[in-house]
Amino acid sequence: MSASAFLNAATRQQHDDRVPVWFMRQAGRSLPEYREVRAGTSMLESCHDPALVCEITMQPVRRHDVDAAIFFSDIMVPLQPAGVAVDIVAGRGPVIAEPIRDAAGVDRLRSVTEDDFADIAEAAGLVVAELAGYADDKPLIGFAGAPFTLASYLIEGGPSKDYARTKSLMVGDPQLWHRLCERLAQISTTFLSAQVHAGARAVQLFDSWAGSLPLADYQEFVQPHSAAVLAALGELDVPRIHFGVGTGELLLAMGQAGADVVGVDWRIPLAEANRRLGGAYVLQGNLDPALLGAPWPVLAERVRAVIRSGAAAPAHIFNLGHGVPPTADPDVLGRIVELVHTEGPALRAEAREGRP
Ligand code: 1CP
Repeated sequence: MSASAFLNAATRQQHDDRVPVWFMRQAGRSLPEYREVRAGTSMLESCHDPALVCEITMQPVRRHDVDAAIFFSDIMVPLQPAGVAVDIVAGRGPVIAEPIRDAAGVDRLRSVTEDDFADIAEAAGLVVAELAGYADDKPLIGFAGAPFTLASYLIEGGPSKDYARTKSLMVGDPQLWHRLCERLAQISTTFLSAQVHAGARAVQLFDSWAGSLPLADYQEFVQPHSAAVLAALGELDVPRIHFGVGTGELLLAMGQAGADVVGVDWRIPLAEANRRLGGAYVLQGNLDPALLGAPWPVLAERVRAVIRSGAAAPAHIFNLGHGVPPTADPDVLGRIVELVHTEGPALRAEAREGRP
């Protein structure tokens, strides 16, 4: 057993039913101190400045007493050394100068080595050193985008609503699709390994947009590539979280891809997610981020409901069902952390006693 409530839950050893909590996108525009340090520096420039990455990663930890830090970076960062010209445009998201739509495009994508991520490793090292100063053990979570979600940006050229070009290439030229995803799996694996070798003690693979796929297509075109990434990280002996939005129909397949923890969005209760997963996975989630502006007593009840529902699973890490919206009031996040820490153990114990 570790001293970290987060790692204990992630490895199914939830201690005294303590409920760990962190928030996807906890570092970011909802924090005034983030907006201040980012002023005048582009998103991608920020990601390559180790001192700034460390500062931004630590901001929510200092403010909220969350149980883990998530490395400040972006899923597009590891595509740069692979030869992709990418920009992150404020208010829009990633934009790709030359979208990949044919074999020549796929062949332009180079493989990467951990040496390509020296600045990332340096930043992670700074974070780990600062985390060591906390009385309770707060691990650093490393992350990467999964091949499907990365492919969707590369093929569409930017954010998309329907992933039409991505899906058309996927079913229309499966050979090219698989070649692209193999390369992306290599890139994501290397990015994650670099973070783990620099001290990250858990990883999250974001397949944010996989929920746009039917199960059969997910299994045929996506799961093998995410499985390759997760298997490689398994060799490094860190818990692996696998998350996507709108993945109610895909949960079991995402678990079977090689996850230890399955991230669930807000569309289904955690107890139902646990049922769909056969009770075999730790769950992470799943407060609807759109409720953060609701009156506190109402929101607090929703937080309690998530904890009660999560008690059905072998272990539960509290989180939102997706990222913190830029409009969120940071004080509300702080109150949620406090509630999860103070009431979480009793709520879990009650919910577990009430179960046959
Ligand atoms: O200027 C800014 O502040 C830009 C906003 C921003 C931020 C703060 C972007 C652009 N990326 C990030 C950081 C980021 N990206 C983190 C930070 C760590 C933390 O969680 O605190 C993480 C984990 C990501 C990962 C990421 N980037 C994902 C997966 C997570 C998710 O939200 O589903 C995705 C899909 C991206 C692409 C991306 N980068 C930025 C935006 C706005 C987007 C989404 C665009 C879209 O809707 O398609």
